[in-house]
Amino acid sequence: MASQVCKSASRAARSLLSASKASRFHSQGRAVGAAAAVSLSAKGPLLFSNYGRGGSGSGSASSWISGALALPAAAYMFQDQEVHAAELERTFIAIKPDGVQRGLISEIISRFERKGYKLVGIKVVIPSKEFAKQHYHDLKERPFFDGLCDFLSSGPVIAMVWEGQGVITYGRKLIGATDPQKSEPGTIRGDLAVVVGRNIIHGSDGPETAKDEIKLWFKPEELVRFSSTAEKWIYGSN
Ligand code: DAT
Ligand code: MG
Repeated sequence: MASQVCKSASRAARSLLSASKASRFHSQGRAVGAAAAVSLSAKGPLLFSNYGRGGSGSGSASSWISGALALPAAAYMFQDQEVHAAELERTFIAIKPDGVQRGLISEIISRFERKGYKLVGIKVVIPSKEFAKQHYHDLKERPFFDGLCDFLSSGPVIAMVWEGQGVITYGRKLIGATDPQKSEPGTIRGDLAVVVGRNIIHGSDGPETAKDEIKLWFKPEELVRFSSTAEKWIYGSN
């Protein structure tokens, strides 16, 4: 009897799953999942991006849409945004001492900002050599490791955390290839750097590295969570 119930339940789940590929069920399912996850940390009514950790959300649905006529639209945008909240991620980006000394801080920040990514943590740090070694620990066997760590600890670094959909992978695209001789024009290294030893910027290369590097450089309370009014124009689907 129990196994019959299990079998029919799993059949039902399978058919729902395949149906979801071609229907709205999929996005509704994700929206419900996201809403459940988000409401654990939200302190007030949910607006666009009450996700992640630290800080506090702000605003309320009634502050930007009011009146009975607006309700169906509000409900639609609310659900739509929840889908996107579930997909957002964070990466660690650092402007190295050469980028700082060359006055490229605002240029580099503006490329991430104009793309639509959100700055959720930033500070100026002169890392110790020990700290630099920790940051670059996966390169410790490489012949340039010692010089690289000397260089990273030679002056101010702008340490940042950027947030947005696909920011880890796309952040690396904005940065360009490790060797600026091979970076495409239009990328940060392609446009602004010439040699590999002075390639001005660091970016996490994957989800695990991003998590580890954010943890190494920032305390959780140094990262903020806030709703940007631009988000409803950056994220959305039709
Ligand atoms: P990326 O910074 O693109 O993630 P990486 O992690 O392989 O590249 O190397 C870290 C840094 O080490 C890189 O930004 C510059 C330096 N580096 C890499 N290869 C080098 C080389 N062959 N000679 C000198 N420095 C190098
Ligand atoms: Mg790297």
